[in-house]
Amino acid sequence: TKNDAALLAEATQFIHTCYSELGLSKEKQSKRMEEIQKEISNTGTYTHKGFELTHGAKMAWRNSNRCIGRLLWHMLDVFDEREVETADVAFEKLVKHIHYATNGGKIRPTITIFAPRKNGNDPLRIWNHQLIRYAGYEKEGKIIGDSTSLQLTKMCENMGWQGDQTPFDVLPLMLQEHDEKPKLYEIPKEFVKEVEITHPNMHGFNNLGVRWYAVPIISNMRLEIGGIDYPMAPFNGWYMGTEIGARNLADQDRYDLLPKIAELMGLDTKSIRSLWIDKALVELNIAVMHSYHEAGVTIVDHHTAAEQFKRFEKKELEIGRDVTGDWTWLIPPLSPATTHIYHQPYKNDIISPNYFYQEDPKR
Ligand code: HEM
Ligand code: NRG
Repeated sequence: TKNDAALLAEATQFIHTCYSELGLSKEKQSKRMEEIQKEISNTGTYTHKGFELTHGAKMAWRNSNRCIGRLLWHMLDVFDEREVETADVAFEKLVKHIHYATNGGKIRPTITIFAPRKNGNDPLRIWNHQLIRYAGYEKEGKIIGDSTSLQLTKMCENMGWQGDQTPFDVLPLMLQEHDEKPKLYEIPKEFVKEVEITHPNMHGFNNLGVRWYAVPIISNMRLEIGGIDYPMAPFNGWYMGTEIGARNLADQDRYDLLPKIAELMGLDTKSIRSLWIDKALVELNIAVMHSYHEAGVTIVDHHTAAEQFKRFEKKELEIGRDVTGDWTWLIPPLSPATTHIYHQPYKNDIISPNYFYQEDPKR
């Protein structure tokens, strides 16, 4: 656990930035710091006010160097669920998050924040990488479903869960109170919006039976605000098409669809230099954009996202804030050099508040 002085320093920095951005007076700021100082010396920690939590979560998004979607950082809906103590109630709140964020397809960027770490102890943790994610099974050396889920799927099975063994079985949520044994919760089907991936004109594509879920809700990252850690704070925006079409469905160690699509297209897959891979990749990405659009599910293409990111950079510089970024993640995996991002460097400084990777829960 970190010492009081370090925590106070981080709190001071956060309160200063937060209150300045919100146009709150110097008096309010110093009054609040006195309060925080007392609380830290009495309890070893301090409690964010609702508006500090809300603005902190938005700042953390704004500071997420790998995110191309940051233009909309102030449009984040924040659910404060710090009072929740049990996995059962947390599950209800997570279903509520999924329902609210999905919004019938008109996706709302949303975060639900559960109780902070206290004396090094996490009151609640979730094992899932995203709230909605497909299971992955290894059978006779072949993988069915999502290879990124092999380990979690095994754990679920060891706890008595049985998937349908299709490539698109939604995993249950694995929730844990303190360091007790985790519990499994099946998300009711009616809350999980999915999109059948179809192609506007490629013959045979629609028989591949490909689908993907509507909303990416990252659930295993730690939100850090002013020295306070929130180890369970799932957040979502919407997909950029390439995440699905150029990675999830295309990577050889994921759904590996390019050879099948090339075959439907009648391409010469014997000759790498025929660029059949690239041709198939573009058609798959066209199919993803087409399908989400037809289904009325929010999605952004990488060209529009890059334009929006350019506006973000401009706005931030105008306000006098440095823009940090992780170039290796910001460039889209399809046609990267057609975006402005490719052609300039970014400073990958990590500033707080932010979202961080963390170890799996202890048990
Ligand atoms: C990463 C887009 C909303 C935080 C990313 C990535 C993309 C993206 C394309 C790279 C993902 C990858 O390559 O795997 C978007 C879009 C959004 C959005 C289109 C629409 C509104 C948000 C929100 C938050 C957020 C609401 C947090 C409140 C992050 C973080 C990462 C990330 C922390 C890095 C994840 C990691 O390191 O694994 N985003 N994002 N994004 N985004 Fe966003
Ligand atoms: N590439 C991952 C999701 C990572 C985050 N992407 C977002 N985040 N769009 C995938 O499932 O493909 N977001 O908060 O919207």
